Amino acid sequence: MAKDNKITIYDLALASGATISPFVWATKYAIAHKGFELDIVPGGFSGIPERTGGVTERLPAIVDDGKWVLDSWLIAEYLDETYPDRPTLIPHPSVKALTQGMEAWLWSAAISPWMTCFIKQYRDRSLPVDHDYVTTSRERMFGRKIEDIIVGREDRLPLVPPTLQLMRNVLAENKWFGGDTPNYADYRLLAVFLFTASVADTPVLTEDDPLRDWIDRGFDLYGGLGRHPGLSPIFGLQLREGDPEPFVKGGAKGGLASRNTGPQSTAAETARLKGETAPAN
Ligand SMILES: N[C@@H](CCC(=O)N[C@@H](CS)C(=O)NCC(=O)O)C(=O)O
Repeated sequence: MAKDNKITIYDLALASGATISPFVWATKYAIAHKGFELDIVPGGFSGIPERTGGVTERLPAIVDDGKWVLDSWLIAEYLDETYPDRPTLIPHPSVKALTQGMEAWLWSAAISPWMTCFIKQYRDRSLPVDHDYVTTSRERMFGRKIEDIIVGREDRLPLVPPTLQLMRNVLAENKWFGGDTPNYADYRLLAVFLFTASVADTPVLTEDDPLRDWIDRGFDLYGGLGRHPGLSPIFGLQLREGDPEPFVKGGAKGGLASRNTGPQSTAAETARLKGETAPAN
């Protein structure tokens, strides 16, 4: 049992103290969801093996009453297995399957382009001791200099919001990805926006984006876990003439979004399909 109701988590943070790693963000939320306090071991990219006594080169890592657990997904599963009487993170295997698919999609739709826009802040905001490592490792990852990766970012930023409609459609019908209450699906997806807020020096979503309600509620959870002062505003993207519409106004329509509860519920649509005048309700 977690000693003093606390679980130790090794952070991967920027100079501001704000977590940068989406994996660490998801894990912080997972620990809070289980009702534990976070005992945070601060630190950045450099010296992870030294900090963790050689246990890992990657973060997050947790220590629960002396037991090390590595990897964000394995940590979430460990917490559910070890503490089944506390709120469940992954209530069914389908949640894991669907969330991993959704997360892979969101990383390619959002994190990939946003990385190319904010890679300079990613480096500049990291701890001074991390600057050289972040520069060389990320330039190796992209095969280009940081200054070259960000070129044209003002043209790429407005292209991202329209691609996130899938999430808006889910949230038009559900309060959380977990349904009435958040679960690990919400934390994995919120982590993408928390990562972005840690590095974005210019907003990525418009003020009126329908995703805002879920993101704000998510950042507010657990005493404002996602409201670290080192995070930047992500709403306020200014569109230029010719930029695409950032989201579908009026939400999803048709059979996907409506429930068939008998002929009365489909009468207007049927009339439209037949070219007839819609019956009065
Ligand atoms: N599968 C691992 C991935 C962990 C991972 O790659 N963490 C990154 C941070 S996002 C890291 O520790 N990077 C250290 C580095 O870049 O040197 C998990 O889910 O925990």
